[in-house]
Amino acid sequence: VTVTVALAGGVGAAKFLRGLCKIVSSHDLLIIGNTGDDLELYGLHISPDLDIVMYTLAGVVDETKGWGIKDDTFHFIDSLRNLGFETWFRIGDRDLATHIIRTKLLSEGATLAEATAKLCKRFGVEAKLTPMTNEKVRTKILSDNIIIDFQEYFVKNKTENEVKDVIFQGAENAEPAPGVIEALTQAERIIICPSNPILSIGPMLTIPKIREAIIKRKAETVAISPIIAGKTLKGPADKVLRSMGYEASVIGVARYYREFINRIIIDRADSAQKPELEKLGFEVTIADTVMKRIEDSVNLAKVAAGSS
Ligand code: FO1
Repeated sequence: VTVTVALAGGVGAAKFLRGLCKIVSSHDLLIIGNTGDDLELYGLHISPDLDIVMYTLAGVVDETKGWGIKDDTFHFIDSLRNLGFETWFRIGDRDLATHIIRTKLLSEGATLAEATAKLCKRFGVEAKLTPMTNEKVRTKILSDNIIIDFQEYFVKNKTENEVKDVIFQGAENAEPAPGVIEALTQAERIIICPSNPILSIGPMLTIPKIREAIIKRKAETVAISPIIAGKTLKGPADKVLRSMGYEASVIGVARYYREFINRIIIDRADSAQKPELEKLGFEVTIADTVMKRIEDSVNLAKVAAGSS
């Protein structure tokens, strides 16, 4: 039986999950990963957020970058560049093996959930990690009348485009992956990891059955704010919240999640916002949310998994 469900984006989620996995048994946990960031490149299916979580839990992640495998080399991508291909998305040589295996499994008829389970097993990850859906969902950025693929916006253009709207192509018609709804329905608690609310968690909340399942469990759902003192540690969450009409603050995060959560965990630096959040109807827990060492992640996980 799944006791805890965690909704996860990329780096922030992965750091948090490293702590969570130390305090909950892998049998009791289901991690649901965002696949709106997925892309097809050179014939390969790449699932960046699933890989960030998998590599982090396997202890092989490149900790300075937060993605990819540590001590990786880049001969493959450099060779592509020498052959005249675009190489703004830097796939490492070791990382490449993951994408080749995933693509091969998919071409043989496996679902993305099955391929993810197999890869996790090979990497020695005990926690259950599933994509939010086996179907194709792609996050697109609408900017000045052009539609940009997520990784092109994020990596190639370094989030410099103005975000007019965010589109989760395919999400409205996507079925959740097997087990997702059962886990959301049964779990004692649902934790929204400290990820970009709009870009990383938004795709999951747009899949109708996932959306409805979480709304029903609102009383048991807690979010950890990725915004600390009006800023993000990594990525454009503050910028994107603002351009979508939300404050870049814990208030903005809480407002974005208002239909889904009862409790929000905010950083000590944002203590002054607690009364306003309470006035809006949220239960508020103050904690240290910057995760530098594994102990920080464990402490934050204890706060999130504690009864609300
Ligand atoms: N992020 C970058 O900023 N630059 C890259 O070249 C890059 C390559 C890459 C390759 C494989 C992979 O799984 C992830 C990769 N990422 C890269 C991370 C990724 O773009 C984002 O961090 C996530 O999609 C957002 O969570």
